[in-house]
Amino acid sequence: MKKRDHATPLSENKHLLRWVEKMAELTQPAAIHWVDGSQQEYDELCAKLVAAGTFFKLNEKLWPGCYYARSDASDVARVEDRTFICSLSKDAAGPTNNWVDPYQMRRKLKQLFSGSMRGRTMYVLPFSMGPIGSPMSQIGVQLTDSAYVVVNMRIMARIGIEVFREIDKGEKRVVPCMHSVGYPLAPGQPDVPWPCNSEKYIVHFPETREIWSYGSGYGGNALLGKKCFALRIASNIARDEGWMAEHMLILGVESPSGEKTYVAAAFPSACGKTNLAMMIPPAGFEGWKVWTVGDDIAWIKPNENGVLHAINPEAGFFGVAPGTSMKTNPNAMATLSRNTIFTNTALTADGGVWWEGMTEEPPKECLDWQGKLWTPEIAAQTGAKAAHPNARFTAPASQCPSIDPDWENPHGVPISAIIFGGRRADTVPLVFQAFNWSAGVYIGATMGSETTAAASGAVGKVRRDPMAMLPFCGYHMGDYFRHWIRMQRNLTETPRIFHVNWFRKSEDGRYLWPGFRENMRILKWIVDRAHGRALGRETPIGWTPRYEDIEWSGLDFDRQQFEEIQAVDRKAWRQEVLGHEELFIELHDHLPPEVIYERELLICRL
Ligand code: O2Y
Ligand code: MN
Repeated sequence: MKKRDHATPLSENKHLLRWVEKMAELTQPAAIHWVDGSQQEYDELCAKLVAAGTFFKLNEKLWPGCYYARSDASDVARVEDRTFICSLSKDAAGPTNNWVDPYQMRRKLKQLFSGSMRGRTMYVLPFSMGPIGSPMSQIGVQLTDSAYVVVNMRIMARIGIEVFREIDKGEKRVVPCMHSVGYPLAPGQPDVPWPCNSEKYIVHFPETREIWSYGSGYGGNALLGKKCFALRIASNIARDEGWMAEHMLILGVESPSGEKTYVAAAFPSACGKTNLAMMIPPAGFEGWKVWTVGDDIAWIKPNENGVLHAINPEAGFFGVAPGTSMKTNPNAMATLSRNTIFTNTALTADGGVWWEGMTEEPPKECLDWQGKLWTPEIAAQTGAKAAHPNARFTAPASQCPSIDPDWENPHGVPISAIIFGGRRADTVPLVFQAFNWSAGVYIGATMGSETTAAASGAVGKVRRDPMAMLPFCGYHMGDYFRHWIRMQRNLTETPRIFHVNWFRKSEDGRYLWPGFRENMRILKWIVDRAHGRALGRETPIGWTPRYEDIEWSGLDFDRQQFEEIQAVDRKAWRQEVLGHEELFIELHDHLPPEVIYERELLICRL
């Protein structure tokens, strides 16, 4: 096929052309490549990454269309302490975000980006978050000096010519996203497989809706459509326009009679969000089906009839590999079996990938995520992991066997229930339902999870993470709660709000709930409650199911076990409410009165 001249602009939008020119003057790239988003271009970029040593092409027979990358050992995850919300006032960013004066930050960025792309190609990458042309979608253009970012973004978002066409219509505001790995090349200087910089800045300007990311090529730091745009900038847009940008999965539950109910759910990391989004119902649920709309982000908006509808703004899954297996998530395993990019997993001798938990038997030997020899014996001696705990797969959502037929519906899917969840060894029952919307907002605002060994700090300490948005809300968290409260006022149908905790333990430290597929039983009660046809028991914290309200066929779980996992201990809850104060003290001057009164009511009931 004929080669396209990538330097020729693919847009006629004057603002875009001028911005690209200005940014090229600043960053001094050796070439400019306008991304068309084609398969041919993707293949050429992957070949270029293979030649550069960034990518390794996996065994085509075992892993068709798949590539493997190892990042620099210092560039393996989102960098929250280097993430900034540079609103005009510090107060607008709130105490839970890092803030730097925007004028000062712009000066710093100008200095960092000056000549930062020397010797590299600057890619002009247009992307749509949400289906192209959907009234719920938003558009961005990322200028990046990373081909790795371009090929990952092709999986995670809609990119290329069609997006340029949308931009040229001039109907939608475009969010400019500047990205440099911060590793310019002097003439003749050899490149490294994973260029990055030890100095990192992930910066958001909420008022001007801009993103500037410097120094990292990894995940949420570099694929700017995801956390930076779809959550931090979009949460600002959503507040101004009356919708919600949430860190939520979206799934559809279909009953044997064909009734379909959509649910959105927010969980902090390490609580099995992707597994829930792709769940296969257990024995006893023949004829039931769970459909996947999204596993990480939901944009939720009232439609013209006042009913909340949600889209998944992404087109792929950027999932954590370790722990993913045919047992824990067969749908994810099928999704990532082809056309997938793996980053920081282990590489096996037969040109495949492996990670802890993927198979019961580890490979006899492999190369670990840093390229060193790994064997089970070495692991036993040193504790070395073959895959980095944050190793990822980037896989197209369209390949997921449970992908919902409506996952690209431009008007979204109707949301009947919202679930909050956390990892709590005690106090918090398996499931309860908020009395109403404002009580539900209180539950979301106070949700928390116990820290696991993977997180820094003390293990087992409850970390509050309101609506799982602490690292992702692009403005003051107190104002965010106000926005949640306000949202309900324009609805004709209010989704029911629930809280789940799959991780409650007995006094001797055993998990009380089998989890995984069995969570379907709880989903069913949630769906039945949302449709007003299941009973519940009133407790001080909300409605809880009775034993007979849950479908138990196929699972041996007796009444006594259920009472233990559902117990609401007033004394423990009085302690719990004291813990809620921790975050509220910080946010007090922006908290909506409803949240304060809900707390008082809860204390009175206890
Ligand atoms: O470490 C990263 O850069 C990725 S973080 C991530 C990726 C996919 C979905 N969720 C998250 C998260 O941190 O919530
Ligand atoms: Mn996430």
